[in-house]
Amino acid sequence: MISEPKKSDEFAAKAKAIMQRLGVDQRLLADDGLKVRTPIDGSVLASLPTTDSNAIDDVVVRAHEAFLNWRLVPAPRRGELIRLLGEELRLAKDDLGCLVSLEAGKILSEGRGEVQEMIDICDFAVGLSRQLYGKTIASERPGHRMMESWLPLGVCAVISAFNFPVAVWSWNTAIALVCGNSVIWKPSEKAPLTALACDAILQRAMNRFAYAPDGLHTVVVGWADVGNALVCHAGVPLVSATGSTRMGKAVAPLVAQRLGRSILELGGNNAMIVALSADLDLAVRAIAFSAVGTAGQRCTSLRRIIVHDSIADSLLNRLQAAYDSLPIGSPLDPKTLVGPLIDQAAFQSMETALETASQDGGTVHGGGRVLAETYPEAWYAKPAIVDMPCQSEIVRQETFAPILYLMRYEKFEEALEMHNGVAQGLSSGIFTNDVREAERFLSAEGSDCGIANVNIGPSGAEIGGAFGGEKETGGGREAGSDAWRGYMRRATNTINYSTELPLAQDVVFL
Ligand code: UN1
Repeated sequence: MISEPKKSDEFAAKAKAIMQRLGVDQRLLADDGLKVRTPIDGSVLASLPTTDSNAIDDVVVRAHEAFLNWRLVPAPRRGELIRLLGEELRLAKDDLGCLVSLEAGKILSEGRGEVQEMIDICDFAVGLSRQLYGKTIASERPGHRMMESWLPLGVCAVISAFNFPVAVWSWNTAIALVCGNSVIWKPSEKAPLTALACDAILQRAMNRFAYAPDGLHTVVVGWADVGNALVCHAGVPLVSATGSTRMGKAVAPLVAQRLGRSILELGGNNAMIVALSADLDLAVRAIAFSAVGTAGQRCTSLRRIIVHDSIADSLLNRLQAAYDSLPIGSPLDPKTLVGPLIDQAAFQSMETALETASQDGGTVHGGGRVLAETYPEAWYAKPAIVDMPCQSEIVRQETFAPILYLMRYEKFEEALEMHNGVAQGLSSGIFTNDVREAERFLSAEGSDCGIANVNIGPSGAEIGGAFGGEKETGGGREAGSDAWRGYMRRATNTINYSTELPLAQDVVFL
């Protein structure tokens, strides 16, 4: 269970070597502006210069100039750049995945999984580059034709969080670039190294491609003021922001004030109903992965289970046994399944939530700090399950940590009500072998989330579907399906090929 302590400069050296191999300009790493720490042991990986928020104007002007050229490159040819990006990512998979583990603390298979998600969205976007379809519409006027065109939008700002430092960027960027836009990326200040690495990888693809203008993609490293300057900039028609609901509530009115467009992918409070007929062997595995994977730090992490009363005790016992077997430790150790929390503040919010839940009558199993002696500057926690008498206020909040609240139900309607009785609406699932329950869960009276699954946990969505959710999750959709439309402007065109000028609605004039 206990991993070996590492020498504090070992991770910095490892990160530096990876970034060198990935082609990150070492001059970008020589400064003492922003200190980047690894959550593995709290040591400093690198110090970086930050972008001054006053410089954002120039960055936007450059990105806009790039857009003016890029929008004229035919979409299938733009897709060729993304095909090359996918090739570069395949070559970089091990290194970039490991850098994700170093910077965000994800276990190696999840770090690599994130890069796989990037490769997948590149493949999707290449196909999409030949499928930015519009409709042809029957005109009411003789000798007329109507159609809908989808056209490039402009400069897109991508604001991303620490927990998916690279995949979320790729969902946005692969699609935005294929759609003919330029991109400015403000990564989390907790994960700028992986952002510089992605930029270097994209640059390599651009160097192999004749039509990519300078300024097509820019990374701006810094704190909230930098993000704010982008959010408020009139030259940025689209802001795609992923992070907390608190962040989204700050961003949305600023973008709306200038009548810009935003795609918001915010907090989740994802639940699973475990019904009487559920296959408990599958449910236990799905719950363990969804609640504890990424140390509970996915926006799709499972936070609540609503269990039929008659199986709740046995499920709880089985979950406790599964939780006790989960190896906690350095994410670089291939045996580890639970890595560290991102920082001390994350650990403290877990502690506070557990205290509140226990005051609300919950029985806490697990929780508390582990490996403090091995890693005094890092924050490893034992995942917790809390048996709750009801869905109290703390259960209705998203705590970004491995806490799973268990509530019981007798009638299916009660379960649905509890399921939807939170402010967030990202992801959800039901475990049942009863087709009526499964279909009701997916129906209008069922889950109110953007993602609703049957016999699958709420996390680990594939890129082919549109990703995002309702209510305080922000309503945005990223990645697959027709989410690309959010990155383009729609024009309705009417073409008169007759020798007359009939007016619509039979209006007579001149
Ligand atoms: C996030 O946590 O912001 O569905 C994204 C999942 C991942 C994406 C999570 N594919 O868990």
